[in-house]
Amino acid sequence: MTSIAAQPYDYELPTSGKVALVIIDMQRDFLEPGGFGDALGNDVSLLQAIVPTVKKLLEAFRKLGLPVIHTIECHAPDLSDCPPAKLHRAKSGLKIGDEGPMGRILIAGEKGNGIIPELEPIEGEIVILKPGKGAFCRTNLESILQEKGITHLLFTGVTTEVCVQTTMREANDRGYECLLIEDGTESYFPEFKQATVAMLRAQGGIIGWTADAESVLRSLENS
Ligand code: C5J
Repeated sequence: MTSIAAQPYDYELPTSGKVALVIIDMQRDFLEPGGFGDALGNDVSLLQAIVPTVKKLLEAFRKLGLPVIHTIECHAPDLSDCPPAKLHRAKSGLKIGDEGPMGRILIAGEKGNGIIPELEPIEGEIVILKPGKGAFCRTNLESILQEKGITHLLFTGVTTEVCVQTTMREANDRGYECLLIEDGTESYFPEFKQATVAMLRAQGGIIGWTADAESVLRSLENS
C-alpha cells in the first residue's frame, strides 16, 4: 500500500478505486486583470504563484494516465442559471454578464472565462461547467465519478476558501476521500487560505487531508 505524507496523518492511496486530480477554476476570470476576480476588487496577481505547481501536478497525472477533472465557474449567456442573489452581490464594478476587457464577465465561452493557457485541458480530460461555487451543485460530476470508479480526489485551484473548500466539503459528504494540495491552491486573502487548510484537516481530518505537492508526486511516482 502506498501513502502520501499528509496532515493530520498519512493519506492512503486507493488499492481499489481511483485517484483523480481536481483543478478548480484556474480561469482567466480569476487569475488575470479584467476578469471576475478583478471586478470584485481583488489583487489577482496573488493567484499566479501556484500555476507552476499545478502544471507540474497536471503533467504528472497525464504521464501516469490518471484522471484529471477541470472545473469552470460560468453562467449561460442569458444568465438563466445565475440566481439574483449571486448576480447582485457585488456593490461596485463590473457584474456577472457585463462586457469586460476579456468578454462578458463569467459567461461560458467568453475569452476571460476560459482556463489559463498553461493548464488548458486536453482531449479525454473531464471539464465541469458549474454555476455555483461547489462543483457538485447543478452538475453531473457525481455520476461521472461513479461511472469512472473514482474514489479519491486531490484538490488544487482557486480560491481556497470559496470554490475549492466548497467542493471539497461537498465531496466529503458524498463519501470521497479528499486531500487538499496546499501549494496547489491559493486565495486573494493569504490568511483565509491558512485558516481553510487548518480547518479542513482539524478534528482528525474532519473534511480530509492536506499535503504538499512534492509529497503527492513522490508517492504517485512510487505507487
Ligand atoms: C469565487 C472561486 N471566489 N472559484 N470563485 O467566486 O473561488
